[in-house]
Amino acid sequence: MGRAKLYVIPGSHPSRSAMLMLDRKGIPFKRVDLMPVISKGVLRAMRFPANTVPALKLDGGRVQGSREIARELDRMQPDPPLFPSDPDQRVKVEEAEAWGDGFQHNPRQLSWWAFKRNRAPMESYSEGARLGIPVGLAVKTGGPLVAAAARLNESTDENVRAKLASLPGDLDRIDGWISDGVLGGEELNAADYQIAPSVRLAMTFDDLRPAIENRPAGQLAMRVVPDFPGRTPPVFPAEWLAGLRP
Ligand SMILES: N[C@@H](CCC(=O)N[C@@H](CS)C(=O)NCC(=O)O)C(=O)O
Repeated sequence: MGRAKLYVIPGSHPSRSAMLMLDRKGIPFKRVDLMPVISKGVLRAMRFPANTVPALKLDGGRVQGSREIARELDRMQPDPPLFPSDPDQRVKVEEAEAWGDGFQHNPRQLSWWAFKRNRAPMESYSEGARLGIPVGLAVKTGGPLVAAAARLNESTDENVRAKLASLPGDLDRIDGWISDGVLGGEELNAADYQIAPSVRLAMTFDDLRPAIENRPAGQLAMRVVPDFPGRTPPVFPAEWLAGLRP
């Protein structure tokens, strides 16, 4: 197998999913950090079919999207598997994984909303990243980029408020999958790798961590992604957090 190259954005949770799955397979890879928004043009110029991270070059081929990457990794190197061999169990894992791909957008919208208000915490999400310029400088000059990302991701007050309101139900759903054994089994699967980084990103918000960390979903996130960079001090209006008292 040739050297794998994974294109990511620092702090991107689906990028973390891909990194964790490559690690799980024991496939060494070179991580290439891209700046948000600018990443879109870079990925297109590299002839990736779409413009999001994670994007993987593997053996001359290009695979994009965390779910596609999970399947390609299992195809190229079946062991250890990312999906259960039992067909019924596999369907359940794939359902959870697909739901998780949508759920991804919730912490993404929260993050850009928060960064638009205060860019200072962004630096903590870029720990270990190599952007070609000092991270502090990128953050200092990143106002237009952050505004563009907030716009592209529709991080409006209305959407953010709705995502905060739906979070308790989302966590209930994840807890349910854990108690049914779809998530959080002895061997982690593609749905664990899909969902846990989103929960983990939500836990980087001081506003949200207390409502998540002691639940099965929070414990799973810490197990799957023990060290995810970043921390955002309280940022959301108190009334938007009404449903999230621990
Ligand atoms: N759901 C897809 C898409 C991932 C996605 O939207 N990634 C974001 C970063 S978390 C992205 O590339 N955004 C482009 C940007 O920020 O400019 C996946 O799991 O791969």
